[in-house]
Amino acid sequence: MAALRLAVSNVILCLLLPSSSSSSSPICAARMQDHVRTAYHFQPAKNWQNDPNGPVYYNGMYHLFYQYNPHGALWDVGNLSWGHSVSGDLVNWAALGNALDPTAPFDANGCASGSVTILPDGQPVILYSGIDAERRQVQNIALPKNPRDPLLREWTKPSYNPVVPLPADVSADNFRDPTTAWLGRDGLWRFAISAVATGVGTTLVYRSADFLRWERNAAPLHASRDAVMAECPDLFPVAARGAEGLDTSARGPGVRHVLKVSMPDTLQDYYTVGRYDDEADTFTPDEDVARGGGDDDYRSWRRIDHGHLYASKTFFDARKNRRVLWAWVNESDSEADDVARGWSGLQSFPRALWLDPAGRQLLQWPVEEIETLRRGRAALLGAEVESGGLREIGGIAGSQADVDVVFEIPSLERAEGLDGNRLLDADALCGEKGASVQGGVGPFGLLVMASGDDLREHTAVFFRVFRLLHGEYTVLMCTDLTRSSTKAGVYRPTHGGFVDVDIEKDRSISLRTLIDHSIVESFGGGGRTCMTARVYPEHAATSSSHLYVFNNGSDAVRVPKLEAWELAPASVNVVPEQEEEEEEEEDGLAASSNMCTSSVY
Ligand code: DQQ
Repeated sequence: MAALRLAVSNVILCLLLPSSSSSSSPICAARMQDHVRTAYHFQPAKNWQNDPNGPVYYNGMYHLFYQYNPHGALWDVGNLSWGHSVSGDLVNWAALGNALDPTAPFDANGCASGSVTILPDGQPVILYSGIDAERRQVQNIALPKNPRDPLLREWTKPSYNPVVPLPADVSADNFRDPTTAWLGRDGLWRFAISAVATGVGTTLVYRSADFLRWERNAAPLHASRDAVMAECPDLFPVAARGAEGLDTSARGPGVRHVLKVSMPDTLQDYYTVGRYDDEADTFTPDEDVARGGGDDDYRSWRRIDHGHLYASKTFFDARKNRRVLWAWVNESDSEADDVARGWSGLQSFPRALWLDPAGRQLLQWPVEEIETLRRGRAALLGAEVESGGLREIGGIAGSQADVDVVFEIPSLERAEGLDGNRLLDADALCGEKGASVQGGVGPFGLLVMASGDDLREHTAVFFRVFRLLHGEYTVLMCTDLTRSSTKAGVYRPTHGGFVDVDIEKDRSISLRTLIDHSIVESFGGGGRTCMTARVYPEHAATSSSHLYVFNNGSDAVRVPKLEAWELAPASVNVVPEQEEEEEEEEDGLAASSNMCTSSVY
């Protein structure tokens, strides 16, 4: 607790000090010297992180565990530990010691991904994949050393692990990522896990009466004719109506299920809504739900996010009765840059998610606690953005902002025609029809992290409306990174996804965009289509970033309401000054290399 209080008070100090004096504080200096480092996204103080593991709300605290390499900024499977942080509000985080390190024969080569389940007596249990001394993937449990410690700081790994050894028909390097367990009506626990069994990519289910002895169900939860291993499965219930989340063991009328997997071949997370049979322990995707259902190939399913986001994991937040999603967002500049900065990887800002009223797809939205960071506000009300128009939204820091805008489309008459085949490749379509390519209805949207009026660097998040050959309209959402950075060696793709809305009826579409130095997370159509991007603009090292609304369509669009808030930095895993100095000495780092001379925030 003392460390937690110290971490929080250090950040408050950093926020309260005027910029000249705060830049002399090592804590503030560490934040300011690195213009790529985020201000309100989850990052450990340093080093490599990847998948979120075992997110849970327990005893009044949120816990986030994550794949962590304590020894450096790059991926190193043999060194994978579980980092651990706690929060009272999902926004400010205090770092604790690692929950798991690869120290036992059953995880000697790495503690890979997994989950936390709270048993009926209130006991939390970690279920995780260990890579054992013989490099086999096996499933282990860990228990809190002191169940009365409210922070669950230390975990023990019972010597009877693994609780699930590698099955004979599963390949040694393809058996991992157990889900949070759920309780069936027969009183047995179940978890799902990814495997390649007899050469087929599959999601298996295990059952147990005591959480120790597990038996595999003969039928898989789901198998894809695509034989590639799916990673990080997540099976969770959603209410057929309404935005309330459900406990992972919820069942009965009014409960639907979502199955999500992460596919390493495309580095995308796919999900579909369907029917979970809680006796057979099988999942069947809904039939023919427009796009995204009725097919066993994961890659035809809907996407959690159409940009740069992977290995997502949800948990039920009993404090606010909602289901919340975390996901790993990796770097897309070079490994040398990661090493120079001393860290790599972000977690997406936590998102609440629920089923849309039509029951076809998830809606995702940043958790409301983000509003506690809102400071300055800029607004545009009832404006018209003419063809070729560009309007700056001034008065707030464009590098740390939350923007919420609605675009109204007076006429669809000039929508460009589109062949239905093009619906299959939104990324390519966004690439061809980028933000600066004049269209009919659109492109209109936001330019973020822009270098100023020269627009030498900017990231465009925008919509374009097309008319399909049979007369229906469709909305394409894009994040165009081609001009996001002038730095060499940065990945600058164009992300795209269609937004499942009836634009002919609605005549308007909303866009929410979170900007945080090197990440831009966008939510189109009320969270129907989400798009995360990593950006590395060079200008941000020395000057401020700007925010604009633009329209390169043939007709004007209306902006009935745009609100943009500057966001204060959250306290995210801030290392108390003394500890930081000690660690630096240990790491043999020259203190001077960590100092900065100017703040650009
Ligand atoms: N990363 C993990 C795996 C998972 C993959 C280990 C996904 O368990 O399959 O760091 O990013």
